[in-house]
Amino acid sequence: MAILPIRHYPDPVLKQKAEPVGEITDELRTLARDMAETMYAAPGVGLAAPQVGISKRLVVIDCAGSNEEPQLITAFNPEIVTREGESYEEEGCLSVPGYYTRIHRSAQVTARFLDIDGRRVEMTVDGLLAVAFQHELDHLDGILFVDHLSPLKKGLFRKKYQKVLDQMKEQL
Ligand code: GNR
Ligand code: NI
Repeated sequence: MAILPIRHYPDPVLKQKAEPVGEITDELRTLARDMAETMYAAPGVGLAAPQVGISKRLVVIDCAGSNEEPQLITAFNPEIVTREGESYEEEGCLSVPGYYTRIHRSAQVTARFLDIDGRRVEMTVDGLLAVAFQHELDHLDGILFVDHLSPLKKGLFRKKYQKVLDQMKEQL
């Protein structure tokens, strides 16, 4: 088990379209477990492989509350097959530290993916889990939550985020 370093915007790996995985090998299962450990340590409710520098279509998600049993979802080659309704909730991203804003998403999605055992799974989710699936799938297509902002808000984000990056540099 290992906690992996998380890449921060503007790392170019975050802008790449990730490659589908073929057979689910032991190496991929180890990566999935390390990503889960990294997500829990952060802590976060989701993590996509590009965030740890691996351009493959793999995400882990766990939206269980801190006083609930963990409910880890490991999803290889995930797809969203149907969407319904609208959501506008605050998001943050481990790759965009210090910035939080509401993002327009679908309220309910049906996702299809291969689980850690390579079995086909279809799940219909809403609430935070639906937001997390959409946020993580975006990462696999090189899209960050701030890419959904209007040009005006994106400009404000850039200014604020540059200060966060400058502060992180000072701490080195
Ligand atoms: O930990 C995370 N919290 C979160 C909150 C609202 C919407 C999306 C997320 S995902 C984020 C972790 C992350 O960056 N995943 O890519
Ligand atoms: Ni993210």
